[in-house]
Amino acid sequence: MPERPRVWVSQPLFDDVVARLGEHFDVVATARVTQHGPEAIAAALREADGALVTLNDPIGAAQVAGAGRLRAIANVGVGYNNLDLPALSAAGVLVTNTPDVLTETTADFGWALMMAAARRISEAEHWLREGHWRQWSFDSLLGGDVHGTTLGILGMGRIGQAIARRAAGFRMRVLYHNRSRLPEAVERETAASYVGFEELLTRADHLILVLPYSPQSHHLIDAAALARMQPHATLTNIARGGIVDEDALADALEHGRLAAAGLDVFEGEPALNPRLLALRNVVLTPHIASGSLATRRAMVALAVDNLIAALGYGPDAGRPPSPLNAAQLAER
Ligand code: 8YV
Repeated sequence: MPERPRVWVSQPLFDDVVARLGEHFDVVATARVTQHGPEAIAAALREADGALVTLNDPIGAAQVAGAGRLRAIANVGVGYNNLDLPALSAAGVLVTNTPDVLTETTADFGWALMMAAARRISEAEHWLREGHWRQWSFDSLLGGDVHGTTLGILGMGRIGQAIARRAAGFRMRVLYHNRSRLPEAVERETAASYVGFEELLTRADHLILVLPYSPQSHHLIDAAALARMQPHATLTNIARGGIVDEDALADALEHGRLAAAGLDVFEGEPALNPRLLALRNVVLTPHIASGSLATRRAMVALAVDNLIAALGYGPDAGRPPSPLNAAQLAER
């Protein structure tokens, strides 16, 4: 019998969902959540035809240099800044991600975080748990309104658009900025108006970041950008931590130049900037925006479908549902 392809599963995911890989492949699975070092990733990929990986697994030219049989990498996540796509394309590795299945859940969470920051929900809960309720007065824990204000969305892809649609129920004005302006029909359907980056910063009462992380977006929200925002405004980040200069954000929050922030992502996660940890007007969550049970299972299922198809098996053999570099590979 010919040898079955071998796939590496870099982190424990949902066993029953990942089990489908076993119908076609020999599976080498990681038993516990692991921060694999660069050499360990290279060693695992050297022995693999395909891999199911997550944001925790950075893979570039060095990791695939000796991976002679590697043909496909399925990333469990829509963002893929952990992967050096040009290097993987050059090595002939087909890369896939998990768009769409997480859009609505992630948009829900963006709203939750923005509202928690604006209405001081985490701070209020701490206050209550610490036994301060008897000191309550009419002006305790007052937040800013969300309804009727101006929502600014930086990055108007699928998740940005889903966030915009939810704003109608709050009677908000929606402004967005994006690499390119959306077609008029999408602007109409999402009731969102395109503005320049600076205008977005100055006009938003609540600014939410939903753009991909790249060298261009690194520290895009820096001291100068924050200085343009209104002091009563909030900033919510469900994209990638590296988009925000965290020290500049801490400065703004400490000095009342920004009312509050909601952060689900951090530049050095899981390490946290101690200045942010010390602030009360920041809501901090551990990168869980896509984390509903149904959505996380759907992400893994889509990544499994991608890997099976990318390695030439199953009903979609050779045509994975969400490839990232199929065109680049076809050109080689
Ligand atoms: C995941 C994410 O939590 O999809 C993304 O880009 O950041 C999140 O949905 C993460 O990718 C898990 O690896």
